[in-house]
Amino acid sequence: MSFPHRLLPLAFLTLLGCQSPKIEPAAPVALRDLSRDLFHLGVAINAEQITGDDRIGADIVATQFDSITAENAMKWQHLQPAPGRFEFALADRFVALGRREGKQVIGHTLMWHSQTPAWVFQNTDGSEVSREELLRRLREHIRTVVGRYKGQIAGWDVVNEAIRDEDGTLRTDKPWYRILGEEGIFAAFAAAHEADPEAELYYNDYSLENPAKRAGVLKLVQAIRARGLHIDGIGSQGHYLLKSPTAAEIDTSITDLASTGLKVMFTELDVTVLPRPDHYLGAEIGKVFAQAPELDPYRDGLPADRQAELARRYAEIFAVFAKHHRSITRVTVWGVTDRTSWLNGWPIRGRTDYPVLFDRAGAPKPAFESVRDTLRRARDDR
Ligand code: 9MR
Repeated sequence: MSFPHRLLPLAFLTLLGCQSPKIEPAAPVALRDLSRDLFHLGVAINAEQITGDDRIGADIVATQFDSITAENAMKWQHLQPAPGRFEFALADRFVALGRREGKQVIGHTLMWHSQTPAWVFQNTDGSEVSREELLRRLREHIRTVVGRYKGQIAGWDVVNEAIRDEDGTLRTDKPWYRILGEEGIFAAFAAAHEADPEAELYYNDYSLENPAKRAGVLKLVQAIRARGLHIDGIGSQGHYLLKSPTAAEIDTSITDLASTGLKVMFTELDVTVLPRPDHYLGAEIGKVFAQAPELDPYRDGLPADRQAELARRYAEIFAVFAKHHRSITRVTVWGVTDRTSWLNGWPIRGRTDYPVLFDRAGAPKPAFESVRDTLRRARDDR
């Protein structure tokens, strides 16, 4: 019997009857390897993960995911905070990181009612900007941003959340759509395609499991195509609760979205475990509720039964995604660890939520394990 040289002391100790030292655990399996034949597996990353200041987060991104979306760095407010003043430093680092790590890089987002500075809709005297001027600003922003990253961004969320939750109509209460109507959306898609004809272009929204909202989105997508404009896919955000929407509702919505022949992607997946006042199911960032201790029950940790419930929920969701892998091109989790998730601050500030796959210290959660096992089963069943 021969031992490699470095194992000799171990063998010797074992022969002497001493307890054998711990065997090093195998490197944890990477979700992106398991999902490779199904869909891209992405994650939204914040400024500290882009720069590497959050080393733990950045390492998780590097090893587990093959697609990245900037959680905030490419929004209008950050890219063009003042008229004509473009600030690309962080977005440049985001794109460079994606290229360095060989990841699919997603651009988020060109036209949205939130995180667009007030100046965009105003003249210098504070009065409302004209339709022509607003179109000019929109086109200039898109030409500049998409043009800068031409060939480096796989796909853009061109328009985000233009449709109302309640009835699927256009959000004409927001300046973009009050001033420009659907024409603004058409202009955005046209400008993005012109600036980078190779980039995929998406319409992105939440609550697409709600049939009324989904119908509105499908109607809008139809109108975009009827104009002869280029659109590749529909992003379904996937900001979910533990029990809502049901797996059956998610399943139906995928079938419906895929029937357009467009790519379907889950662009912002997370699952809140916290109570939701009002039973509000959407992700409208402007909706904020008052704090109350009973609405923040897990400040000191998530009880094991809840943890298990979250893991089962993730397994159920990924089983539906895997079933539809021919239509789904990407699933992106909205946040790297529970510590950095936006859900700690919305729709009530200062809570402690547990919505993603890695815990506050960066360790994989039972939800990670259930996603891993579901992906592995789906891969092996193929
Ligand atoms: O996660 C983002 C959070 O850090 C920002 O404060 C917020 C600002 O509006 O936007 C969050 O991301 C949103 C995404 O861009 C679009 N869909 C809803 C997401 C959650 O609000």
